[in-house]
Amino acid sequence: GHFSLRGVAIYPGAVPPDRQVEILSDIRSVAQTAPLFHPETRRGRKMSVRMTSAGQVGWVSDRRGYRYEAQHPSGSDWPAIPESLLSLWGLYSGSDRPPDTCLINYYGEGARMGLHQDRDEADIDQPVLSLSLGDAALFRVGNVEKGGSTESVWLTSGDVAVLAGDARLVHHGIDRIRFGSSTLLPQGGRINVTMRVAT
Ligand code: MD3
Ligand code: FE
Repeated sequence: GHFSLRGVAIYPGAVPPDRQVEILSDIRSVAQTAPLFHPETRRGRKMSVRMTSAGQVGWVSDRRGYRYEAQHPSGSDWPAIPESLLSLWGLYSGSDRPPDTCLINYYGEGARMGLHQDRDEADIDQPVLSLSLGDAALFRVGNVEKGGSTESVWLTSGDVAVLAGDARLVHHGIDRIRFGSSTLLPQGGRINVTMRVAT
């Protein structure tokens, strides 16, 4: 089953624990080839979330701004998107195109992500699919316009969210994680995976 929060479709527990373990191992392989890094904002501040990507392109942010790039900051190509994740895209995205990027966000203790819009993708009509793994996170959804009221929900390990249609441009963020609330990641923390059609 699923429910909707301001047009964001949330499928609680869509991915069962044994599949979460498999996906986590695939994510570890990706991070071995393309190590997690702290993106820097244009103002030179380090984000608290660490990131890496898989796919033809990956999201990078530095003093020159944020954008999709064909290479990891190290200069290497990004690894391929694991099959275990592509199959989720087929089940939940509703898109007829494959994703060309998979962003992996790691939240350690105290990490957060401020309210923002995702609009770096060329075709904003293509959906974004998110999978939460590990510790619970307080997800906040606002409006397409800046400001106004917001609503929040706790995302837990195995939850899938699909951002499509009018919800694609809503402001959203992660206020905080409940560090140590899940045993999936031995070191604690949370991973969020988003697949997108970026180019
Ligand atoms: C709503 N990630 O990577 S996932 C992001 O948990 C991002 O790491 C958060 O926001 C995280 O950009 C939230 C849920 C999510 C992802 C993409 C969206 C919600 C979205 C795009 C449009 C609208
Ligand atoms: Fe986002």
